[in-house]
Amino acid sequence: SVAALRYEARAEAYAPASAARALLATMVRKRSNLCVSVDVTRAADLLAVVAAVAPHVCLVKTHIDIVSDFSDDLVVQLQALAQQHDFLIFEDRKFADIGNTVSLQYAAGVHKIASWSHITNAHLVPGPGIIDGLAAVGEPLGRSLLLLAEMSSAGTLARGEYSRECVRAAYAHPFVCGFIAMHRVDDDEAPPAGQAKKDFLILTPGVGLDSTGDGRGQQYRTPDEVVRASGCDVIIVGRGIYGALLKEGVARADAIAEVTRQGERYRDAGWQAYEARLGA
Ligand code: S5P
Repeated sequence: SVAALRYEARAEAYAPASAARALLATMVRKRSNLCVSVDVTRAADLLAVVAAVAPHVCLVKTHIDIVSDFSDDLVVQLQALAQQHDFLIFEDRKFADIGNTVSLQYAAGVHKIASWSHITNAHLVPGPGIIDGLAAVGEPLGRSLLLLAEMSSAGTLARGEYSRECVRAAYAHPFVCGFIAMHRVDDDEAPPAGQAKKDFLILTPGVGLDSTGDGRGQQYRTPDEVVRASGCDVIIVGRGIYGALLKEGVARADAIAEVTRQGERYRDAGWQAYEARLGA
């Protein structure tokens, strides 16, 4: 399993100009396998959270369609922060339509996701044409794609044979660099005949140190369970980091300071779990 290898040893498995390789290099430089998920609805809050945790993260995950006051300037400012603080951007779009439609959704519309998001993700429900549609837009730009092979939510239908089908599709399409998954799904499926085992990145949401769920189906595990015990590569943390900003009666400056503290805490926990995995 690639889980036994250091991140730096795995970078060469990816095309030199690909986002996946850039992500691994960033993780090594910053000693961080933390992706912050910034699910806030105001542009100013999004930028404030990102600025507060930027030194501690390798990746910033957005849901750009929940930002009520979206403008092109938000993207310009997010890109400036990415440059300044050395992180990549992952728009968590979860594409789920036929190839032709996702090409348009990825390239055009209000958000023009492909123009600024290094990594995005898709469901395999429509079949492999979704990967071709996204690759037509993203591959020339050096973007990378994750398939949602598993989900963190209770009762998810993405499991078993469906998850293995995602691994098979990933072997067939080099635009796919890995998976959203809860464990090393790529170890569950042998490579296609005549092909060597490939390196895939596993990015894992549903990570929290202080709670086990949100009452709406989300299920949390600790960085140690996710990275050391389950062999995943990147922890995705949302409310565990920016939660202070949602609390009533907390002064904004205090909330932002708390966001920074939590970012550091999750970065340390994620990296310790990775070191423990290598030492095991
Ligand atoms: O299976 C999944 C896949 C994703 S991408 N479960 C998830 O929770 N996510 C996303 O991760 C979700 O859309 C949200 O943006 C983030 C988790 O946020 P948190 O606040 O629960 O940490």
